[in-house]
Amino acid sequence: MPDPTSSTPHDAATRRVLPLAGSLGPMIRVRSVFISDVHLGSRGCRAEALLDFLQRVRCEHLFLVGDIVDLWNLRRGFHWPESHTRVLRTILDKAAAGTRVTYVPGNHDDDFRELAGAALRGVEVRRDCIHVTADDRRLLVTHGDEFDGAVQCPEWLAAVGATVYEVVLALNHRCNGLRHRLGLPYWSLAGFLKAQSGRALRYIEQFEHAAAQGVRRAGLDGIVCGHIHRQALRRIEGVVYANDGDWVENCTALVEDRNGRLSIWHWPQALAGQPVDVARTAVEEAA
Ligand SMILES: [Mn+2]
Repeated sequence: MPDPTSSTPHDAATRRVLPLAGSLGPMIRVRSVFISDVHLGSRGCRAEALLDFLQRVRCEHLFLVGDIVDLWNLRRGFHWPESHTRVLRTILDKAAAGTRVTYVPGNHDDDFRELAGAALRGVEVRRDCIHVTADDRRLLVTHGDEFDGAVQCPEWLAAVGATVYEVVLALNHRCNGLRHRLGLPYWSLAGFLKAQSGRALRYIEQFEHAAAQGVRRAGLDGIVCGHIHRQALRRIEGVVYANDGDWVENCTALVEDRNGRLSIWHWPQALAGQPVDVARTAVEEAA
């Protein structure tokens, strides 16, 4: 069977874009996919974009790195559109079709941590796990909220999960509805606010270093996490720090190709027919 990945840039370091123009491109085959912070059950969740991603990318191993379902939000008021059910169904279909699916719950779905060690309809639930890349690097996969204690969180960011953040996301949603009608690309208000706030930037930096230090001390080659809704792929403290981002503001996934090369895919760009961002990807090159 011909392998569609042979036409992706991962085989040729010189090529930097994925041929994704149009919505009916070939299925993209990769080794592993890591997604987190989907927040199903909240208004901010961008389920349609995630569905498009999941339907077009085939992987051997899918990691759900926490905050997949937002139980905190569901307790405050029920919000569950049909697209959120379709996300879960698509994931279960992948598991049934042979994709290994590992679910590492986060703080918004921490009730599922009690199920660590169990397998539900082919989905393995783990508190955390070690992923060995195709090039034999050992990466800790964990949601990341355990590093919160090591960082000084600005008050307004500490309200994440409470109301402030939801208001920001609701505003962002409206703002983007308007931008969409005007033919403008998606723009993240929350991302903009975070980027504008020096204190928030320091929080993110401290979080990243705490996470990297944690895995370096454990003798591992790197970490894959989520939680702070800020995708990243770089070397910190001598280890790989990979944050797969989120599907509320950024619509990003961490992807491992068959050679073990990691990259961050930013899906709205693919939806818009623009090249997927694989420019900030080569951890090996940046090391
Ligand atoms: Mn979280």
